[in-house]
Amino acid sequence: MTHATPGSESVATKLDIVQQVVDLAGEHLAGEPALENARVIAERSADRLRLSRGFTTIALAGTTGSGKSSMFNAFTTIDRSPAGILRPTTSEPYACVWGSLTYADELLDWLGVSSRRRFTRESALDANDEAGLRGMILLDLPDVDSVEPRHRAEVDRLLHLVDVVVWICDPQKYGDQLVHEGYLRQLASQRDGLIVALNQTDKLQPAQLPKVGADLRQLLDDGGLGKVPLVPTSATGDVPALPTSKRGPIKPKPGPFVTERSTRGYPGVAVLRALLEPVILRGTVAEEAVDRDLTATLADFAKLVGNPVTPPSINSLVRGLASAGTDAARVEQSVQAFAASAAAGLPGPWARAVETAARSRLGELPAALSQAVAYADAQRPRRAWLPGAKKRADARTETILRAEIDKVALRYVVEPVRRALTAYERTRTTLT
Ligand SMILES: Nc1nc2c(ncn2[C@@H]2O[C@H](COP(=O)(O)OP(=O)(O)O)[C@@H](O)[C@H]2O)c(=O)[nH]1
Ligand SMILES: [Mg+2]
Repeated sequence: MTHATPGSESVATKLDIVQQVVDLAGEHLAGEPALENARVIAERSADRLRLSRGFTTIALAGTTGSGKSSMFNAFTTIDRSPAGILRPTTSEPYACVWGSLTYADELLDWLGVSSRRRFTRESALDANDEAGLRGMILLDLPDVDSVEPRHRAEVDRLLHLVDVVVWICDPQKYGDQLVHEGYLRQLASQRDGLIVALNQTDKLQPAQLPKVGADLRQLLDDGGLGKVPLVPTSATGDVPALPTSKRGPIKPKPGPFVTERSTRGYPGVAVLRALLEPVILRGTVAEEAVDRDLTATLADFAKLVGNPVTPPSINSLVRGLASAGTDAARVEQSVQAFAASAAAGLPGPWARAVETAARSRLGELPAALSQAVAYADAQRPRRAWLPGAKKRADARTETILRAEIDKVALRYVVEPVRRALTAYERTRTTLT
């Protein structure tokens, strides 16, 4: 199979190639990070493509108290996800489906959202006031900085599975190193669907907002997240009155970070929603994320392929084993030399796989070689007193012994190595 340039095939073809490589190389490259990673990605991609593509999963993530649950409530407009004061932590994700729960069931099972924590906005869709969000599954995630390792593990797991992440920051902790280095940079490199919300902007004086906003924007830009949208929000809708002067309320200067103080509450949430609607409508973000994962995996495979195999000569192995006799150290030396010649020129992981294969039955070799000697001896004619008969008997025994050692070498060393080399060659043809 050939593929012209990375990224030129369909997502299904890429998945097929990744799965083939995992199947071909899996047994030989166990523990190799590129392959272990590929195995996880292949499984996840196959699952996501199989599960309803009619839904876009959007996670609200961030540190404790930033307003994830409040944002969830602002979107669902009904108090379903317990906000901070009542329940200081959200230990498990909540999900709200803008559409039929029945159709979303399998996807929610896969995400691991318990059935008690699933809600629907189907009726709101019927009334058409939220039709633009049809197909959205919004998730309220546990805190990334939770003191409970279990909660953090849950967030990390989910962040790999969802299609879009809306990262909620607050004015106190927006510069958190854990957030920028531990999460945002990685997320941005993995997906296109990332939006950052600077929440609780109502707690800032109007004059402070542009400064804090610009500061966060700078942090994002510095981390290579220049393309990631930043939206100022207030999830609770508690918009304090604008400070007044003698001439009436002071209006904040217009600028990119000035929240539109919606009279309907939830300033900025409308902006967030306006960013999400076209993504949900397009409905391709899940496939795009899968495609991106697979493309990166295929690029990662580059280090697993290189020169074609030069079949190693087995003569020197047989000679080495014949002269080593039952000396285990010399047997090992011969095997090692054979492994080195078989692995020559192969990429590191495969060279190691070939060596492992060559040594896989090393422990059985001395006994097998003794048996070969005993067998050859047993074939020696017992009465060799005629002139020249001893010489002929020796030669015959030697031939039999060679043939026996040949068999031992093939069975215990060469065949395991050939299996690894064949897997390598197949992997190479699959990828080039
Ligand atoms: N003033 C204000 N308070 C907020 C805002 N968002 C959340 N809060 C409050 O901050 C606290 C933590 O919010 P919560 O949604 O539980 O945060 P979570 O831990 O990220 O889920 C609660 O008391 C919320 O009422 C906001 O935009 N403005
Ligand atoms: Mg919460």
